[in-house]
Formats: sequence, structure tokens, C-alpha cells
Amino acid sequence: MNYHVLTLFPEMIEQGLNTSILGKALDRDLISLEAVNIRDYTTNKHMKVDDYPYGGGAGMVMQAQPIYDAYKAVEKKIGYSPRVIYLTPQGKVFNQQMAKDFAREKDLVFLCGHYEGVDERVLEEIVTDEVSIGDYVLTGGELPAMVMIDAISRMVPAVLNNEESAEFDSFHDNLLEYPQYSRPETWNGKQVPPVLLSGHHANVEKWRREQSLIRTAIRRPDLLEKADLTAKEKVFVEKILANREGL
Ligand code: 6GU
Repeated sequence: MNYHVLTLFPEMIEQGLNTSILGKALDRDLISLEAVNIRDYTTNKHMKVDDYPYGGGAGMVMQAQPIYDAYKAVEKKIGYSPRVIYLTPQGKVFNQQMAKDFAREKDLVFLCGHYEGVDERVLEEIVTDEVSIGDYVLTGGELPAMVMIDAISRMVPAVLNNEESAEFDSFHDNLLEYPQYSRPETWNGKQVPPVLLSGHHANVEKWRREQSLIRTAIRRPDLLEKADLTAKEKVFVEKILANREGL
């Protein structure tokens, strides 16, 4: 997976993604990351990349020319037209399924906007996907691009080892993760649930599955319709939901 991030703040992208699991994936060449400085492509003699909006209004608009030329340089380098993701609160809200789908691409281009927006004409020309990371407003697209790159990279084969495996975590099966405990057995007067110390593997698995169901029912009942539950588990979940509403 090769990421190409078109941005006015390349150091933000370079500094933000070179640590921990992604840092290791970069070292191992499982992913690559190129931060393309849009300003390097401006033809303006003062190196300007933005201007006032036609029709008036607050703020500045990023101009089409440097963004288009930065994109064209990436296209020429890789030899085909890749998917181009524009980060915007107006886009489709990012989720785990989208991360899995994007992880199948060979290259992904991220276009990070700033100021009041980007000239619509260059968006029409190059963007294939508009994506938001949630219903709140950020100052620019860099953090959303980094969030997406993190979520996509962990779906790329071999980025996670067995321990970190993508298969057993929150959103697997559309259920939330069960609670975890480590040493010591008693901390601040609180005991680890005894079943986890019992050494009885089947009972541990049963307890963890119940905890996942309880957590999902209480915290994210909206996920349950997509979860794959047995008939017994559906009854169990209905009881939790009924009990909660009874309180
Ligand atoms: Cl993708 N961009 C900006 N600027 N704000 C956001 C966002 C994106 N997603 C949520 N808020």
C-alpha cells in the first residue's frame, strides 16, 4: 500500500505516522508514505496557493492549479489514475468496512483541504471519494487523513502480527471488546473477575462473549442489528435491553 498525501503541512503527516505499529510497517516496506507539499507545485511567483472566494464571504479558498499539478505528478509517477480521497465533513462517514475496502488498493491519494475549502472545479476533476471522520468540524484534512491511514494500514496483510490480529477486536462481528485485566490480582481494592483466574478456558470464553454482548447492548445498541447472534444470545440481549429500560 502506497499513500500519497497532498497537503500544505507535509511535516504533520511525516511526524504523525512514523511511530509504533505504522512506523514498523513503514520500516518493513509493507506500506509507504509520501507527503506531497501542494505549495511546491504553485506557478504563482509569490508561492500563493489560495485566494478570495468569488461572490465574497469569509476566508480563503485553495486554488485549483497547484492541487491539480500535485495530483498529476503522483499519477505520472505511479502510471495510472488512483482513487483520490478528499477529506471533508460533507463526505460519507468513515467506518471499518470502508477501511477494509480501501486496504485492497495499491495506491491511495489523500487531498487535505484547509481554510474555507477547495475550488470545486479541481474536486470535480480528480476526486473519486469524499470522506468525513465524524460529525464535528476540524481545521483541516490532515488529522482525518492520518486517522484513515491508521485504520486502513491495520487491514493491510502482515501489518499486524498474530498478537495484534485484526480478527479479534472491537467491531469484529459488530460487537464491542470485552474488558481486559492484567497483574496484580488485586489493585486499589479491586479484584480481577475470578473466572479469568480459574484456568477453565471454556468458561473464560463464555464470560468474555457475555461481556461483549452486555457492553454492546448498553453502550452501542445500534450495532446489534448487524451482529451475528445465536437465538440464545438474542434472548440474552433482549433481557439486558428490557432491564435497562426498566431502570
Ligand atoms: Cl474529513 N475534515 C474536516 N475539516 N473536518 C472534519 C472531517 C474532515 N471529518 C470530520 N470533521
